[in-house]
Amino acid sequence: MKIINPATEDVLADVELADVAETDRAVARAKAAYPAWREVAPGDRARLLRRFAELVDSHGEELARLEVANAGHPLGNARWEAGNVRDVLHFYAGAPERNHGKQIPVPGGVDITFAEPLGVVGIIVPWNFPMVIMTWGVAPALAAGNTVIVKPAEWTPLTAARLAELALEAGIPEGVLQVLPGAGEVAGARLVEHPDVRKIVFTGSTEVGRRIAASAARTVKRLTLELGGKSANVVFADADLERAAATAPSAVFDNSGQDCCARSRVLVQRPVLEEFLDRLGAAVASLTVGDPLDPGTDLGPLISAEHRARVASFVTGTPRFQGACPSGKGFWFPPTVLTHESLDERAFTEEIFGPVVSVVPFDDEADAVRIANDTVYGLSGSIWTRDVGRALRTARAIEAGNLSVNSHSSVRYWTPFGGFKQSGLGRELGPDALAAFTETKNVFIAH
Ligand code: TXE
Repeated sequence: MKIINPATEDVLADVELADVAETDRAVARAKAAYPAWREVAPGDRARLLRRFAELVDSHGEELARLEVANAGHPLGNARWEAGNVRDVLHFYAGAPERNHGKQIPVPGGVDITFAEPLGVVGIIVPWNFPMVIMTWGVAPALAAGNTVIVKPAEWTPLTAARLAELALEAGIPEGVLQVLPGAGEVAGARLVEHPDVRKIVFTGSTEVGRRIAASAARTVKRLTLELGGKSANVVFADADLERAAATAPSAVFDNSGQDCCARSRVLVQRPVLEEFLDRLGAAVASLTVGDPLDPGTDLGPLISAEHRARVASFVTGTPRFQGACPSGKGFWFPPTVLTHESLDERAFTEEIFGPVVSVVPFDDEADAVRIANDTVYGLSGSIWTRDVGRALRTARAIEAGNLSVNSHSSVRYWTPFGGFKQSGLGRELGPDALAAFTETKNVFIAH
């Protein structure tokens, strides 16, 4: 398959996609590598992961530029992403030596609880943050003693392949971390149904997530799912409007809106709606869409022509504001602000995954919570208010896994990340993610 630079439409590489037989061979290699990998002493496994992290650090610029070419991310963002890959590897490198298990007092003997690795883990990665999302699965999976097969998204296999080379260079044995470029319905589906794959970590659309959950049920596979979102950004009238409006664009337009945490529904308390819209319009007008290598660029292209057509299909009427974007080669789309007559409109209910944000009014706290929760999704969200009590009440009432107050941040690698409702199952990152890559075994030894 031809891998395209979405900013230039140049062909970057021609990658062969794995068929079912090749997928089965990868699983066999991962299974064969597992017994030795799980026996690697914790300190040695930690050292290998640290060495991997150090190589990511020394190749950070190369990885960032590869991500820019393949995924169209602005260079500054891609540099942050390479740093995140390094940090996540370092964070979980601390885990092998702290994965202690438990000894629980019982009469008549000794009772030990072990946290054992699962075996072969399949990680199915989307195209929006290829190297970052891959690493959120790979780092804890390897730290816990599993072997891993990564199936990158069809469009974006390049940084995944480079990371696998760096892992080998770090001394992580052959077969412990494999990258298998392939089609979702072929290599991805085969990993999900394969009886020797013990767990699937999937990030992608809710629709495919449902299909994966149904298929995984046949082998009672362990699952972590990070799916879609339609997150709310709730702005109360007492908020610091200047900050809320100035940062709202980055909360939805970062990575050109191709972000599961994008706050794509902005709910503004009625008395400040027009003031907020004016400020947001000014912020949108100042955004630059263009060459991701240019330091002045805020938004790069969308991932593909097909995706751009899908995003465009949501913008039917006249937008309240629309920024500018280049014409000619590249899959560009301008930042767009919509207002709605009815909250049933498709653009307000479905995940667009592009630089399109909806702004709607609400009356009071209860109204804000009702609108925020009126969605099948529940991934992230923001609340802007100066009233601490209201902030906490609203945060507790919104059904979402990652909320921020007076901020739009969603992800810190040392705190848990994941969704309520149809946004997912399980949590990634943070100290608890390790448990998602281990099986609990209890052994009783009689005196
Ligand atoms: O995702 P898919 P797509 C949303 C977003 C976007 C839409 C479609 O709304 O517009 O999904 O994007 C693999 N068995 N998100 O089509 O199809 C596929 O090869 C096993 C949200 O790219 O879900 C790729 O590696 N695997 C999101 C991965 O699944 C299968 C990130 C994701 O692809 C498969 C991306 C199958 N049957 C898109 N079918 C987020 N939450 O961040 C596909 N795949």
